[in-house]
Amino acid sequence: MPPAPGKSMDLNAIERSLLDAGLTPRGAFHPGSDDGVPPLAANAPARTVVLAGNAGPRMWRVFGGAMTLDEWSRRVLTALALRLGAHAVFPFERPYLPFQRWAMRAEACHASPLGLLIHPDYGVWHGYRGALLFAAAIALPPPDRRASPCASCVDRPCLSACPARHACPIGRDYRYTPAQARFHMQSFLRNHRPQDEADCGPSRAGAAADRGRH
Ligand code: B12
Ligand code: SF4
Repeated sequence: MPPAPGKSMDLNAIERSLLDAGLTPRGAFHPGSDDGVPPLAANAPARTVVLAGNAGPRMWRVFGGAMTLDEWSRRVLTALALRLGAHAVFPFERPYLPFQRWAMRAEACHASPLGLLIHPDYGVWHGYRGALLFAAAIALPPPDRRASPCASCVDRPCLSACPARHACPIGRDYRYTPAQARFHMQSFLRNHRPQDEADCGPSRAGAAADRGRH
């Protein structure tokens, strides 16, 4: 549903709502015309994008596993969007929205040799559950421009170890637990057609080695 015209919000209040819902705020940005952010309605661009995701085991304590993670994400973020006067979009909807590109705009996320984005705190143990699009240009703090941990990672153990994701020394405190990984191994395999994986080029070899969650 499009947000109420002119309705403005405070980023801290939005982030508190995300935290209360069990999600991790994943930064925000003011989109440009080449960011691939869908308009809210004809001639109504989204002026602020707030990303919502998960980092480490936090979300799993709230998400009970009674539905798929995508269903849960849709339920939680659609309700939140309604309350905040935003419009929710999701990484699993086709045609796929460029969530990884948005993530690099919103936070200190960088491409890693694994194909996944790496974050200085969370390592590769994080993902995106949705984004809230707002009509208003909400005031944002200066962007976090910390460098990629890969830039100073001399040994690059992810390139030779299996599973690759576990070999990365960054963000170890945020690793998913075995039970969470099992849940997602199952739903990931259920939700992805073989063609998705056939499309997966050599630099995405981590997908096959580390197919635990999405
Ligand atoms: C389709 C898909 C897959 C397919 C990939 C098929 C393919 N050929 O691209 C498969 C099923 C293989 C897959 C596997 C995995 N995926 Co996936 N995937 C997606 C999905 C749904 C769409 C990707 C897409 O096409 N986006 C559209 C384009 C236009 O977006 P973009 O931001 O501009 O593109 C960025 C990336 O996609 C990337 N990219 C695009 N094409 C290519 C090709 C190559 C060779 C490389 C290296 C990168 C790359 O570069 C762009 C950033 O600059 C995204 C969610 C999303 N909406 O993005 C998740 C997403 C990218 N996947 C994610 C995850 C976690 C995984 C897995 C770890 C799951 C698992 N446990 O195995 C693996 C690891 C893959 C890997 N090593 O890279 C996360 C990544 C989070 C993060 N930390 O970066 C996302 C964002 C989902 C989420 N909910 O958070 N995935
Ligand atoms: S092991 Fe090193 S190069 Fe590989 S993803 Fe982690 S920090 Fe980056």
